[in-house]
Amino acid sequence: AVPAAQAAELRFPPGFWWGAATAAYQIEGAVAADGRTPSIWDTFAATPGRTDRGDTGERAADHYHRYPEDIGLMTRIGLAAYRFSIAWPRVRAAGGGINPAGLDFYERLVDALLAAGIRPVATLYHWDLPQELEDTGGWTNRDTAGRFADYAAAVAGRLGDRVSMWNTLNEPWCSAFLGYGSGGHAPGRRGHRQALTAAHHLLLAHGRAVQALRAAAPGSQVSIALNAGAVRPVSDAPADLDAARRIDGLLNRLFLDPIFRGGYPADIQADTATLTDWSYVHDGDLAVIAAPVDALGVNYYQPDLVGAAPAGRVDAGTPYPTGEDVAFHPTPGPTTGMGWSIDPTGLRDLLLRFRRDYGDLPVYVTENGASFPDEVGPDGRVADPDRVAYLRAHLAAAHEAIAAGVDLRGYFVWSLLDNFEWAYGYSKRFGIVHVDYDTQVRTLKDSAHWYRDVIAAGGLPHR
Ligand code: GBH
Repeated sequence: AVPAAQAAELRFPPGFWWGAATAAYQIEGAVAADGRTPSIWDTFAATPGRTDRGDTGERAADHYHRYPEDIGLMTRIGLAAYRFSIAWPRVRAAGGGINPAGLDFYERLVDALLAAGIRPVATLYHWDLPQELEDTGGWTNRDTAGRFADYAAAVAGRLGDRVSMWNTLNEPWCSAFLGYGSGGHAPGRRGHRQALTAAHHLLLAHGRAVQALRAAAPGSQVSIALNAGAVRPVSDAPADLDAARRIDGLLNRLFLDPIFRGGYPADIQADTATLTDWSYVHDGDLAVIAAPVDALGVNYYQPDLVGAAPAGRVDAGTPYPTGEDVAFHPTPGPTTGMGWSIDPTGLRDLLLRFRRDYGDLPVYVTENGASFPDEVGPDGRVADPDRVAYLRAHLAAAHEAIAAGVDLRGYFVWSLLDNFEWAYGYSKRFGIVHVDYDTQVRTLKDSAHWYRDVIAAGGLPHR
């Protein structure tokens, strides 16, 4: 018999971190357990009209109580690494200070992962700001960055000897521009100036957390997960090229330039000069933000095809400051259950762009996946061929980037479990494991079985 490792068509590097990802509020439930305080997502989801059908994360996939079973699923799939997030509102006590019972949960989780031979990759902030901190201004308040560093130090003090890699923030673009700009995410506030302010305080929080993690957990690796995108102009007409420049600037360079080059992009500062004077950027902030990281995480779903909107058409609800005259075009071709285009060339291009513009740093695909309306069939099977095709095509694109010299060290499927898809509630299923929200029964989808074979082979098998 041919050993599985030799059967791979596209082989990935030895030691590659084959993983899956989740986030606390999307799976844990148990929102009042063991001293957890409310987060902005509890408040937002409880506000009528904010989430699909009024869904909340109150029960979600009940992972808080079922984590041993879920680690059993990871073992069946053969995961080498598991990316989860730590809920700040579990770790921060009401009124401030540390809630040890919250840390206890993550210690149980991390120890159970290690006992199963799975590397823990922990994200410190996946959008669940303690509501008490929002009540003092949230990410528009500079103090929140300092509170985040205190929290990072407390978590690293407890778990720093056991976590393989830290992600400070998940997708700060979403926290700033959906949370404080367009208002589609918690806390649901609207305004370009405050969104730009929040983006800076999130970056400052990242930099301060890197310092805190280095001090408390000197041996561990530190990274950040960005929803960077491949932004493509719809034509090479000057107005379309300018729209693409601006969206690339706000989605990608606004975060990458401070972290990897120590400065904000001058074109974006000029574009937004009528919205903000950038006075919230204090002397010394950029040096903090540029504290070296060990790797970059990228969450990739689809490319963005952008151009100038037809004259007179105004997108008043855009999350992008100065983006009112920008149109987002559907990419021709198939889409996922979110309506997002399926185009793996965007992942390859993005990985190559990082290397070209920001240097040869280790990179992880910290999220990639697709939602489809999966159901358990009468035979107990969940057939999700569209997800298998999506994952296969994106792994092949990642492999192309590796072949072109990108130092890609791991890949995390979004998501391990069906979960609370933010404003979409439970109407969208991203898991490779199906969750029945009435019974909490988990069923491995075909994609989970397929992924197990990929991991066992060390790459993509022949079709
Ligand atoms: C990720 O974000 C999240 O990290 C994860 O929690 C989530 O479950 C997963 O992806 C699936 O959604 O300009 O207002 O039209 C998703 C990244 C970036 C997708 C912004 C939607 C367009 C928002 N998102 N994008 S808007």
